[in-house]
Amino acid sequence: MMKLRFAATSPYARKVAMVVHEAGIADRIEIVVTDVWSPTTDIGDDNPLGKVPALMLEDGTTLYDSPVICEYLDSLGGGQLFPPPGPARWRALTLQALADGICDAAVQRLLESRRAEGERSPSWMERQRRAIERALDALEASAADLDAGPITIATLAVQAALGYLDLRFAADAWRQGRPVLAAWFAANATRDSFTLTRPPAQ
Ligand SMILES: N[C@@H](CCC(=O)N[C@@H](CS)C(=O)NCC(=O)O)C(=O)O
Repeated sequence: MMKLRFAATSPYARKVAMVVHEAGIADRIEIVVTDVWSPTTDIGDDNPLGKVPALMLEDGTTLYDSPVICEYLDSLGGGQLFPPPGPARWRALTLQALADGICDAAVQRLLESRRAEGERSPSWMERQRRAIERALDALEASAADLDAGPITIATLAVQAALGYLDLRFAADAWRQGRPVLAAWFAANATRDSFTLTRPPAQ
């Protein structure tokens, strides 16, 4: 069995779990729930960067970060989610980077908001907020790309990122002023890979 270092509220781990479902390989993976913020965490034994997700293969190889893990797992499932080299691939990978970048900015913003008053930087939080807003506007403009053809890693990455905004920054109301993206999200939110990986509310 492969082992996946996983946290239910991590949007990157959720994206990987969505790929697992889409590729139909859930029975080949053992989930190892990991709290990377615990002072006693041993995540550093598997990922020197101290982050989830990380995937340990049966031969002892470890893969990170999430784009690498997703491409590997997709290859086991027949490679439907990553188009071959060409414009469709560069588009899918760039949209994945955009979605992951939303998660990066949202995680930074959340962590900053949880720091002690004197350590917290409002301007840093605002920088992350603006990055998220611009990225959402870019997704609204790219909705046609998202809809083109069968689902790709871009579909799953964007779903995971928007799901994370709903979890952590619902008050920002990302759907407002972005009707195309909102409709696209709603249409894809019924996929099993999305509903089965929903994080617990907290
Ligand atoms: N680029 C990484 C990002 C992973 C990441 O930032 N994971 C967060 C959880 S949402 C984490 O483990 N953070 C711990 C830390 O930064 O020390 C990926 O795509 O896998």
